[in-house]
Amino acid sequence: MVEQICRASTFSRNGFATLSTDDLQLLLICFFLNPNYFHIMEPLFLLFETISSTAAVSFSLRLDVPVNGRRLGKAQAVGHEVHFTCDPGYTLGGPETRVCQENLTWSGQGAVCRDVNECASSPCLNGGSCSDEVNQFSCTCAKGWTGASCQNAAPSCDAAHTRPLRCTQVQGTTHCTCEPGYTISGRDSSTCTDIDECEVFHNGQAGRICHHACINTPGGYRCVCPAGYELTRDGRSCKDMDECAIRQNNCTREQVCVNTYGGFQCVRVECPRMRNATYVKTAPMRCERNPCPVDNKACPLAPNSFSYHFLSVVSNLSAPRVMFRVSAMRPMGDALRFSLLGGKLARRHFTVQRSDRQTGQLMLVTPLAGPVTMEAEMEMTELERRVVLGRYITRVTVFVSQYDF
Ligand SMILES: [Ca+2]
Ligand SMILES: [Ca+2]
Repeated sequence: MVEQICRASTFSRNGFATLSTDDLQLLLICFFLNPNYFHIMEPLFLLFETISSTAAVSFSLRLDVPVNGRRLGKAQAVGHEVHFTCDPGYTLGGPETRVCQENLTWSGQGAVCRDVNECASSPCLNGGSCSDEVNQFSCTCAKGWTGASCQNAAPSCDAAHTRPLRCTQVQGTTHCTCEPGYTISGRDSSTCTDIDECEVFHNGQAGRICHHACINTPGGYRCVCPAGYELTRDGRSCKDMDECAIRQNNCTREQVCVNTYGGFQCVRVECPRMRNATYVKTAPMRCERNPCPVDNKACPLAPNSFSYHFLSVVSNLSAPRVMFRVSAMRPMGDALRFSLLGGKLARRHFTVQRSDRQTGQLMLVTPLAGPVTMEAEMEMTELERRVVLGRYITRVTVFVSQYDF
Protein backbone atom coordinates (compact mmCIF):
# COMPACT_ATOMS: atom_id res chain seq x y z
CA MET A 1 0.00 0.00 0.00
CA VAL A 2 2.72 2.40 1.08
CA GLU A 3 4.84 1.33 -1.89
CA GLN A 4 1.90 2.04 -4.11
CA ILE A 5 1.46 5.47 -2.58
CA CYS A 6 5.14 6.13 -2.87
CA ARG A 7 5.19 5.35 -6.60
CA ALA A 8 6.61 8.29 -8.41
CA SER A 9 3.47 8.66 -10.46
CA THR A 10 1.61 9.54 -7.31
CA PHE A 11 3.34 12.89 -7.40
CA SER A 12 3.00 13.31 -11.08
CA ARG A 13 0.99 16.22 -12.19
CA ASN A 14 1.21 18.19 -15.35
CA GLY A 15 4.96 18.54 -15.39
CA PHE A 16 5.22 21.06 -12.68
CA ALA A 17 3.29 19.66 -9.85
CA THR A 18 2.53 21.60 -6.83
CA LEU A 19 2.69 19.44 -3.80
CA SER A 20 0.48 20.22 -0.95
CA THR A 21 1.87 20.07 2.58
CA ASP A 22 0.18 16.66 2.82
CA ASP A 23 2.07 15.53 -0.22
CA LEU A 24 5.29 16.83 1.25
CA GLN A 25 4.65 14.91 4.41
CA LEU A 26 3.91 11.83 2.37
CA LEU A 27 7.19 12.36 0.54
CA LEU A 28 9.06 12.53 3.82
CA ILE A 29 7.30 9.41 5.02
CA CYS A 30 8.28 7.64 1.86
CA PHE A 31 11.88 8.77 2.41
CA PHE A 32 11.90 7.42 5.95
CA LEU A 33 10.39 4.16 4.84
CA ASN A 34 13.05 3.80 2.21
CA PRO A 35 16.21 5.97 2.34
CA ASN A 36 16.85 5.00 -1.26
CA TYR A 37 13.63 6.62 -2.19
CA PHE A 38 15.25 9.77 -3.57
CA HIS A 39 17.48 7.60 -5.68
CA ILE A 40 14.37 6.17 -7.18
CA MET A 41 13.11 9.70 -7.51
CA GLU A 42 16.39 10.95 -8.93
CA PRO A 43 14.82 12.39 -12.03
CA LEU A 44 12.75 14.59 -9.84
CA PHE A 45 14.20 17.95 -9.38
CA LEU A 46 12.82 19.38 -6.23
CA LEU A 47 12.03 22.96 -5.93
CA PHE A 48 10.71 24.57 -2.88
CA GLU A 49 8.39 27.37 -3.47
CA THR A 50 6.24 29.46 -1.32
CA ILE A 51 2.85 29.88 -2.82
CA SER A 52 0.25 31.84 -0.89
CA SER A 53 2.10 31.21 2.34
CA THR A 54 1.67 27.54 1.73
CA ALA A 55 4.86 25.54 1.78
CA ALA A 56 4.81 23.53 -1.33
CA VAL A 57 7.21 21.43 -3.27
CA SER A 58 7.31 22.01 -6.93
CA PHE A 59 9.22 19.55 -9.05
CA SER A 60 9.88 18.93 -12.61
CA LEU A 61 11.57 16.17 -14.52
CA ARG A 62 15.19 17.08 -15.11
CA LEU A 63 15.60 17.33 -18.82
CA ASP A 64 18.64 19.18 -19.99
CA VAL A 65 18.35 21.19 -23.15
CA PRO A 66 21.33 20.18 -25.22
CA VAL A 67 24.03 22.79 -25.52
CA ASN A 68 23.85 24.28 -29.03
CA GLY A 69 20.39 22.85 -29.44
CA ARG A 70 16.73 23.39 -28.58
CA ARG A 71 13.93 21.47 -26.99
CA LEU A 72 10.56 21.51 -28.70
CA GLY A 73 7.52 20.92 -26.53
CA LYS A 74 6.91 21.81 -22.94
CA ALA A 75 4.41 19.23 -21.83
CA GLN A 76 5.81 16.95 -19.19
CA ALA A 77 2.80 14.81 -18.42
CA VAL A 78 3.24 11.09 -18.59
CA GLY A 79 3.07 9.91 -22.15
CA HIS A 80 3.94 13.27 -23.61
CA GLU A 81 6.93 13.83 -25.85
CA VAL A 82 9.56 16.45 -26.27
CA HIS A 83 11.75 16.83 -29.32
CA PHE A 84 15.26 18.08 -29.82
CA THR A 85 16.92 19.93 -32.62
CA CYS A 86 20.44 21.24 -32.93
CA ASP A 87 21.71 24.61 -34.06
CA PRO A 88 23.16 24.80 -37.58
CA GLY A 89 26.57 23.16 -37.69
CA TYR A 90 25.70 20.60 -35.07
CA THR A 91 24.29 17.14 -35.33
CA LEU A 92 22.07 15.48 -32.79
CA GLY A 93 23.54 12.68 -30.80
CA GLY A 94 20.95 10.59 -28.99
CA PRO A 95 17.20 10.37 -29.57
CA GLU A 96 15.30 13.04 -31.35
CA THR A 97 12.29 12.38 -29.18
CA ARG A 98 11.99 11.50 -25.50
CA VAL A 99 8.81 10.41 -23.78
CA CYS A 100 7.79 11.15 -20.22
CA GLN A 101 7.38 7.67 -18.85
CA GLU A 102 5.11 6.24 -16.24
CA ASN A 103 7.96 6.11 -13.73
CA LEU A 104 8.59 9.81 -14.24
CA THR A 105 11.76 9.28 -16.14
CA TRP A 106 12.41 10.24 -19.70
CA SER A 107 12.87 7.52 -22.23
CA GLY A 108 16.22 7.11 -23.90
CA GLN A 109 19.48 8.85 -23.33
CA GLY A 110 20.10 12.55 -23.07
CA ALA A 111 20.34 14.45 -26.30
CA VAL A 112 23.59 16.19 -27.20
CA CYS A 113 24.43 18.41 -30.10
CA ARG A 114 27.78 17.61 -31.56
CA ASP A 115 29.72 19.88 -33.82
CA VAL A 116 29.62 18.59 -37.37
CA ASN A 117 33.13 17.74 -38.57
CA GLU A 118 33.16 19.64 -41.83
CA CYS A 119 36.69 18.39 -42.41
CA ALA A 120 35.48 14.80 -42.60
CA SER A 121 34.93 15.10 -46.34
CA SER A 122 38.47 16.45 -46.92
CA PRO A 123 37.25 19.69 -48.46
CA CYS A 124 40.70 21.29 -48.70
CA LEU A 125 42.22 20.57 -52.10
CA ASN A 126 45.77 20.52 -53.39
CA GLY A 127 47.42 19.58 -50.16
CA GLY A 128 45.63 22.14 -47.96
CA SER A 129 45.01 21.31 -44.30
CA CYS A 130 41.52 21.60 -42.81
CA SER A 131 40.47 23.17 -39.50
CA ASP A 132 37.00 22.29 -38.26
CA GLU A 133 34.97 25.22 -37.00
CA VAL A 134 31.35 25.59 -35.89
CA ASN A 135 29.17 25.12 -38.93
CA GLN A 136 32.13 25.62 -41.24
CA PHE A 137 35.74 24.75 -41.94
CA SER A 138 38.78 26.70 -42.90
CA CYS A 139 41.62 25.60 -45.13
CA THR A 140 45.24 26.42 -44.73
CA CYS A 141 46.45 26.12 -48.30
CA ALA A 142 49.71 24.65 -49.47
CA LYS A 143 52.12 27.03 -51.13
CA GLY A 144 50.94 28.15 -54.52
CA TRP A 145 47.24 27.56 -53.88
CA THR A 146 44.47 29.81 -52.75
CA GLY A 147 40.69 29.92 -52.37
CA ALA A 148 38.28 28.69 -49.69
CA SER A 149 39.05 25.11 -50.67
CA CYS A 150 42.55 25.86 -52.03
CA GLN A 151 41.07 25.24 -55.44
CA ASN A 152 42.87 28.05 -57.25
CA ALA A 153 46.49 28.38 -58.15
CA ALA A 154 47.81 31.38 -56.28
CA PRO A 155 48.67 34.36 -58.44
CA SER A 156 52.39 34.44 -58.93
CA CYS A 157 54.93 35.29 -61.56
CA ASP A 158 54.08 32.12 -63.41
CA ALA A 159 50.34 32.37 -62.89
CA ALA A 160 49.99 32.32 -66.64
CA HIS A 161 51.39 28.81 -66.58
CA THR A 162 48.02 27.56 -65.37
CA ARG A 163 44.62 27.85 -66.95
CA PRO A 164 41.19 26.73 -65.86
CA LEU A 165 39.90 23.45 -67.18
CA ARG A 166 37.28 23.71 -69.91
CA CYS A 167 34.52 21.20 -69.27
CA THR A 168 31.44 20.34 -71.27
CA GLN A 169 28.56 18.04 -70.50
CA VAL A 170 27.85 15.47 -73.17
CA GLN A 171 24.99 13.08 -72.44
CA GLY A 172 25.57 13.20 -68.74
CA THR A 173 29.30 12.79 -69.04
CA THR A 174 31.71 15.56 -68.30
CA HIS A 175 34.50 16.07 -70.78
CA CYS A 176 37.31 18.35 -69.74
CA THR A 177 40.06 19.67 -71.92
CA CYS A 178 42.82 22.21 -71.78
CA GLU A 179 43.85 24.88 -74.22
CA PRO A 180 46.55 23.83 -76.67
CA GLY A 181 49.90 23.81 -74.94
CA TYR A 182 48.38 22.92 -71.59
CA THR A 183 47.80 19.60 -69.91
CA ILE A 184 45.45 18.48 -67.17
CA SER A 185 47.25 18.38 -63.86
CA GLY A 186 46.80 18.97 -60.20
CA ARG A 187 46.09 16.44 -57.50
CA ASP A 188 42.45 16.29 -58.47
CA SER A 189 42.99 16.96 -62.19
CA SER A 190 41.33 20.30 -61.82
CA THR A 191 43.91 22.52 -63.43
CA CYS A 192 45.52 22.98 -66.80
CA THR A 193 49.24 23.47 -66.51
CA ASP A 194 51.53 24.69 -69.24
CA ILE A 195 53.51 21.97 -71.00
CA ASP A 196 57.21 22.66 -70.76
CA GLU A 197 57.98 21.77 -74.36
CA CYS A 198 61.63 22.57 -73.79
CA GLU A 199 61.78 19.84 -71.20
CA VAL A 200 59.40 17.33 -72.77
CA PHE A 201 60.85 17.52 -76.27
CA HIS A 202 64.37 18.18 -75.18
CA ASN A 203 65.76 15.50 -77.41
CA GLY A 204 62.86 13.96 -79.23
CA GLN A 205 62.97 11.58 -82.14
CA ALA A 206 62.76 14.47 -84.53
CA GLY A 207 65.83 15.97 -82.88
CA ARG A 208 66.06 18.95 -80.68
CA ILE A 209 62.95 21.06 -80.49
CA CYS A 210 65.13 24.12 -80.90
CA HIS A 211 68.32 24.35 -82.85
CA HIS A 212 69.96 26.32 -80.09
CA ALA A 213 68.03 27.37 -76.99
CA CYS A 214 64.44 26.92 -75.94
CA ILE A 215 62.43 29.25 -73.74
CA ASN A 216 59.24 27.85 -72.28
CA THR A 217 56.29 30.22 -72.45
CA PRO A 218 52.72 29.89 -71.17
CA GLY A 219 50.95 27.75 -73.72
CA GLY A 220 53.95 27.41 -76.01
CA TYR A 221 57.68 27.83 -76.34
CA ARG A 222 60.13 29.97 -78.20
CA CYS A 223 63.44 29.15 -79.81
CA VAL A 224 66.23 31.65 -79.56
CA CYS A 225 69.52 31.89 -81.37
CA PRO A 226 72.89 33.18 -80.26
CA ALA A 227 74.15 36.56 -81.40
CA GLY A 228 75.06 36.57 -85.06
CA TYR A 229 72.27 34.18 -85.98
CA GLU A 230 68.67 34.68 -86.90
CA LEU A 231 65.77 32.35 -86.40
CA THR A 232 64.59 30.71 -89.60
CA ARG A 233 60.97 30.66 -90.70
CA ASP A 234 60.34 27.30 -89.09
CA GLY A 235 60.95 28.98 -85.76
CA ARG A 236 63.40 26.29 -84.71
CA SER A 237 66.60 26.66 -86.64
CA CYS A 238 69.30 29.28 -86.46
CA LYS A 239 70.79 30.73 -89.60
CA ASP A 240 73.99 32.69 -89.67
CA MET A 241 73.61 36.32 -90.60
CA ASP A 242 75.89 37.29 -93.47
CA GLU A 243 77.25 40.51 -92.07
CA CYS A 244 79.41 40.97 -95.15
CA ALA A 245 76.42 40.86 -97.47
CA ILE A 246 74.15 43.06 -95.42
CA ARG A 247 76.99 45.49 -94.67
CA GLN A 248 76.68 45.06 -90.95
CA ASN A 249 80.41 44.96 -90.55
CA ASN A 250 83.11 47.41 -89.69
CA CYS A 251 85.75 46.26 -92.15
CA THR A 252 87.77 49.03 -93.75
CA ARG A 253 88.28 49.49 -97.48
CA GLU A 254 91.65 47.79 -97.26
CA GLN A 255 90.19 44.80 -95.58
CA VAL A 256 88.11 41.98 -96.91
CA CYS A 257 85.03 40.92 -95.02
CA VAL A 258 84.82 37.19 -94.48
CA ASN A 259 81.51 35.91 -93.24
CA THR A 260 81.77 33.28 -90.54
CA TYR A 261 79.18 31.20 -88.70
CA GLY A 262 78.03 33.47 -85.94
CA GLY A 263 80.12 36.45 -86.97
CA PHE A 264 82.52 37.86 -89.52
CA GLN A 265 86.20 38.58 -89.90
CA CYS A 266 87.97 41.53 -91.46
CA VAL A 267 91.09 40.20 -93.14
CA ARG A 268 93.86 41.93 -94.93
CA VAL A 269 96.32 40.05 -97.01
CA GLU A 270 99.92 41.15 -96.59
CA CYS A 271 102.42 39.72 -99.00
CA PRO A 272 105.22 37.78 -97.33
CA ARG A 273 108.55 39.46 -96.72
CA MET A 274 111.48 37.28 -97.60
CA ARG A 275 115.16 37.85 -97.63
CA ASN A 276 115.72 36.53 -101.14
CA ALA A 277 112.54 37.51 -102.90
CA THR A 278 109.94 40.22 -103.02
CA TYR A 279 106.25 39.82 -103.68
CA VAL A 280 103.56 41.95 -105.10
CA LYS A 281 99.84 41.68 -104.68
CA THR A 282 98.28 40.78 -107.97
CA ALA A 283 94.80 40.20 -106.57
CA PRO A 284 93.19 40.90 -103.19
CA MET A 285 94.05 37.32 -102.16
CA ARG A 286 97.14 36.61 -104.17
CA CYS A 287 100.80 37.58 -104.09
CA GLU A 288 103.30 36.78 -106.83
CA ARG A 289 107.03 36.84 -106.71
CA ASN A 290 108.67 39.70 -108.47
CA PRO A 291 111.16 38.71 -111.20
CA CYS A 292 114.38 37.56 -109.62
CA PRO A 293 117.56 39.52 -110.20
CA VAL A 294 119.94 37.58 -112.43
CA ASP A 295 122.63 37.37 -109.75
CA ASN A 296 120.28 36.17 -106.97
CA LYS A 297 120.54 32.37 -106.98
CA ALA A 298 118.27 31.96 -103.93
CA CYS A 299 115.39 33.97 -105.37
CA PRO A 300 114.22 31.37 -107.90
CA LEU A 301 113.92 28.82 -105.05
CA ALA A 302 111.41 31.02 -103.20
CA PRO A 303 107.72 30.23 -103.81
CA ASN A 304 106.38 31.67 -107.04
CA SER A 305 103.07 32.65 -105.50
CA PHE A 306 101.02 32.75 -102.33
CA SER A 307 97.30 32.31 -102.52
CA TYR A 308 95.09 33.06 -99.54
CA HIS A 309 91.82 31.42 -98.80
CA PHE A 310 89.49 31.83 -95.88
CA LEU A 311 87.06 29.14 -94.95
CA SER A 312 84.25 29.33 -92.46
CA VAL A 313 83.11 26.09 -90.93
CA VAL A 314 80.95 25.05 -88.04
CA SER A 315 82.36 23.47 -84.95
CA ASN A 316 82.98 19.73 -84.85
CA LEU A 317 82.60 19.17 -88.54
CA SER A 318 82.79 15.46 -89.17
CA ALA A 319 86.02 14.11 -90.60
CA PRO A 320 87.54 13.02 -92.90
CA ARG A 321 86.40 15.54 -95.43
CA VAL A 322 87.90 17.57 -98.26
CA MET A 323 88.38 21.18 -97.25
CA PHE A 324 90.12 22.63 -100.24
CA ARG A 325 91.44 21.63 -103.67
CA VAL A 326 94.40 22.98 -105.60
CA SER A 327 94.92 22.25 -109.29
CA ALA A 328 97.60 23.27 -111.70
CA MET A 329 95.96 25.10 -114.59
CA ARG A 330 98.79 24.79 -117.05
CA PRO A 331 101.32 22.30 -115.80
CA MET A 332 104.73 23.16 -117.10
CA GLY A 333 106.81 20.20 -115.97
CA ASP A 334 106.37 16.48 -116.05
CA ALA A 335 105.31 16.02 -112.42
CA LEU A 336 103.38 17.76 -109.64
CA ARG A 337 103.95 17.23 -105.95
CA PHE A 338 101.53 18.26 -103.17
CA SER A 339 102.51 18.57 -99.52
CA LEU A 340 101.34 20.04 -96.23
CA LEU A 341 103.44 22.71 -94.60
CA GLY A 342 103.07 24.03 -91.13
CA GLY A 343 103.45 22.96 -87.59
CA LYS A 344 102.32 20.12 -85.39
CA LEU A 345 98.88 21.53 -84.81
CA ALA A 346 98.06 21.73 -88.50
CA ARG A 347 99.32 18.19 -89.02
CA ARG A 348 97.05 16.93 -86.24
CA HIS A 349 93.97 18.06 -88.09
CA PHE A 350 94.93 18.19 -91.76
CA THR A 351 96.57 16.15 -94.41
CA VAL A 352 97.14 16.66 -98.13
CA GLN A 353 96.19 14.05 -100.68
CA ARG A 354 96.33 13.88 -104.43
CA SER A 355 92.95 13.42 -106.00
CA ASP A 356 94.14 13.21 -109.61
CA ARG A 357 97.27 13.93 -111.58
CA GLN A 358 96.86 17.69 -111.41
CA THR A 359 94.92 18.12 -108.22
CA GLY A 360 95.80 17.97 -104.58
CA GLN A 361 93.32 18.34 -101.74
CA LEU A 362 93.48 19.52 -98.16
CA MET A 363 91.72 17.01 -95.97
CA LEU A 364 90.36 17.52 -92.50
CA VAL A 365 91.22 14.35 -90.61
CA THR A 366 90.23 15.27 -87.06
CA PRO A 367 87.18 17.36 -86.16
CA LEU A 368 87.88 20.91 -85.07
CA ALA A 369 86.10 22.11 -81.96
CA GLY A 370 85.46 25.83 -82.12
CA PRO A 371 85.69 28.60 -81.61
CA VAL A 372 89.14 28.51 -83.14
CA THR A 373 91.05 29.84 -86.12
CA MET A 374 93.36 27.35 -87.77
CA GLU A 375 95.82 27.76 -90.59
CA ALA A 376 97.09 25.17 -93.03
CA GLU A 377 99.52 25.62 -95.87
CA MET A 378 99.60 23.48 -98.96
CA GLU A 379 102.47 23.50 -101.34
CA MET A 380 102.27 22.45 -104.94
CA THR A 381 105.64 21.87 -106.59
CA GLU A 382 106.15 21.61 -110.32
CA LEU A 383 108.97 19.37 -111.40
CA GLU A 384 110.71 18.70 -114.67
CA ARG A 385 113.00 15.70 -114.48
CA ARG A 386 113.07 16.10 -110.72
CA VAL A 387 114.17 19.67 -110.97
CA VAL A 388 111.91 22.18 -109.27
CA LEU A 389 110.33 24.52 -111.77
CA GLY A 390 108.08 26.33 -109.42
CA ARG A 391 106.52 26.34 -105.97
CA TYR A 392 103.01 27.56 -105.29
CA ILE A 393 101.77 28.06 -101.75
CA THR A 394 98.14 28.05 -100.80
CA ARG A 395 97.44 29.31 -97.29
CA VAL A 396 94.06 28.27 -95.95
CA THR A 397 92.68 29.94 -92.86
CA VAL A 398 89.77 28.10 -91.28
CA PHE A 399 87.40 29.99 -88.98
CA VAL A 400 85.66 27.45 -86.79
CA SER A 401 82.48 28.67 -85.14
CA GLN A 402 81.54 28.20 -81.52
CA TYR A 403 78.47 26.15 -82.34
CA ASP A 404 77.88 23.27 -84.66
CA PHE A 405 75.70 25.48 -86.84
CA1 LIG B 1 54.95 25.89 -72.61
CA1 LIG C 1 77.99 35.63 -90.04
